[in-house]
Amino acid sequence: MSRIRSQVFQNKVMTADEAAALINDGDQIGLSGFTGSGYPKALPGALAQRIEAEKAAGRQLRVGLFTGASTAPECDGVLAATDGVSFRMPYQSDPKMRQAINGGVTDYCDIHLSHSGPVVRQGFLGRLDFAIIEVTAITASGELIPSSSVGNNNVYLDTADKVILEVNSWQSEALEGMHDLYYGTLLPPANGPIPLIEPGQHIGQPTLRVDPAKVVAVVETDGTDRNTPFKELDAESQTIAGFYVDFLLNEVKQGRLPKNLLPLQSGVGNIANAVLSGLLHSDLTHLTSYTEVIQDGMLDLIDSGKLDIASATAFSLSPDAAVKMNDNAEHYKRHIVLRPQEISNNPEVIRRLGVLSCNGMIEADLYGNINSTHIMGSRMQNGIGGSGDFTRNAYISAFVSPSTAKGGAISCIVPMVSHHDHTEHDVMVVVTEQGVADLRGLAPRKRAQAMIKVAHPTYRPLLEDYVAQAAKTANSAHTPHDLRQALSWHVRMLETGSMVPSA
Ligand code: 0RQ
Repeated sequence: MSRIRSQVFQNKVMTADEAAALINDGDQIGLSGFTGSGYPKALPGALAQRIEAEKAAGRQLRVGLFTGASTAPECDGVLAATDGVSFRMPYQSDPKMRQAINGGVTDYCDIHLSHSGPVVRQGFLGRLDFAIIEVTAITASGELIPSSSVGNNNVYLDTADKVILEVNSWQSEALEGMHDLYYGTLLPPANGPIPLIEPGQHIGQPTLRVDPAKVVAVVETDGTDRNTPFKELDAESQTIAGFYVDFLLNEVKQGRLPKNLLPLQSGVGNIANAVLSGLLHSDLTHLTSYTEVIQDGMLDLIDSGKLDIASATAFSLSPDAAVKMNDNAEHYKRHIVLRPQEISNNPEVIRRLGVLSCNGMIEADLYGNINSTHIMGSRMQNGIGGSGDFTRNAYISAFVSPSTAKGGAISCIVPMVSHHDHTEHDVMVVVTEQGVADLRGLAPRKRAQAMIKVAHPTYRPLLEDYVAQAAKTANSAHTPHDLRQALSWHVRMLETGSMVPSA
């Protein structure tokens, strides 16, 4: 049976090239897509070709791109390569897009994922000309069955002037019923509480809605999601994951967490996936998750019977796990709910559920301030994503990272972070392969002692020396800093290629 079950929508079927021809210079476009899943597969490439053709004809075609989060080389990558992206928000992780952002070609607005939908609804970013949204199918009554991510699709469909739908037959039709689209009012003053008190609850409807009059094109595709494989779990990631799981087990022992913990949030990357693997090998059962992305490790936890329910806004799976998910979607549907990121990342809900957050970082400082986004204070890596939504509102907020980067040339524990994303007021626990810094309830000088213990042994004496020198400056007070030296490690790295001083 056709995936486009409504005649109204059948009548709008056209090629990606024809649909891309509808886009004009200066348009702002809301794209589906979150961590490499559910992004449009055909339109970005067709638009990139058009941008190049316009350029060759001496005309400009540049667009602003809003998404849920990161997409893929055939979406962010192909468009960034044309230099035709004037604006991008709220999160990306594509090398070409990163280059365009750092080179000043693309203006990047790096904001909390929970803010990204509301700022569009509020009109703070101007008019949204197009929504280009991948769906699994269109029902006979014209409702949209979402695909492997929800992200901001509801917001873009609601607010855009025109809509282009990509109906992707690669996505499993059994995804129908896995989504929960909440259509209650979220903007003040008309909003009320979000009625979600358990991670697995459905509080809305299974489909996205769209005004058919706004739909200007429907394009049929069958492309796979990006589905990047995870690296093999290395010893360091497993050590870090082990420390974090032991920390959680001790919280249970101390009576500060229930036996099945509280809903888990797991950030992007290999260490986060290693933490899930660590949980798999623990005795914990009846776990729940309230997070952004479902990674391989979550499917394993569901398969083992240890994870009862996972709420997220998207999948972020390896190719093998994506096949497993598509083949067994009926089974996973009993354990997984995909929601709009306005809900998955909503501070109100995260705080109410008592989420345990666990995210990666670039660097942390002696007092527990965290830089998640900028290399050497200036170069954008990915973006803050959902890390702030979860960290600020978690029951226990944790950051996990190796203590060094670039083969030891960089310490990830530094005197002062070169860019602030999460302040000391929000960060409770920092875990490296050296151990756990539990910063809860500690004053700055005690925090520094705890942080030095999780730094690499090469850098510990240097940090101790920094604290001792800082305490001697005339300015020394509640939070000792020597402002002349605070960023000297970064300067040394830039000048010599290492934070280790030459002998
Ligand atoms: O550089 O790419 O040149 O090799 O930074 O580092 O070790 O691959 O780290 O993949 O775990 O990502 C914070 C970026 C960590 C991620 C961050 C260099 C390092 C490497 C990447 P290369 P790794 P990970 C919910 C949660 C924000 C969003 C978030 C992130 C590159 O976790 O994007 O949390 N977080 N979302 O060599 C200089 C340092 C460095 C350093 C690492 N101290 N100084 N370079 N690197 N540490 C999900 C979503 O929001 C969607």
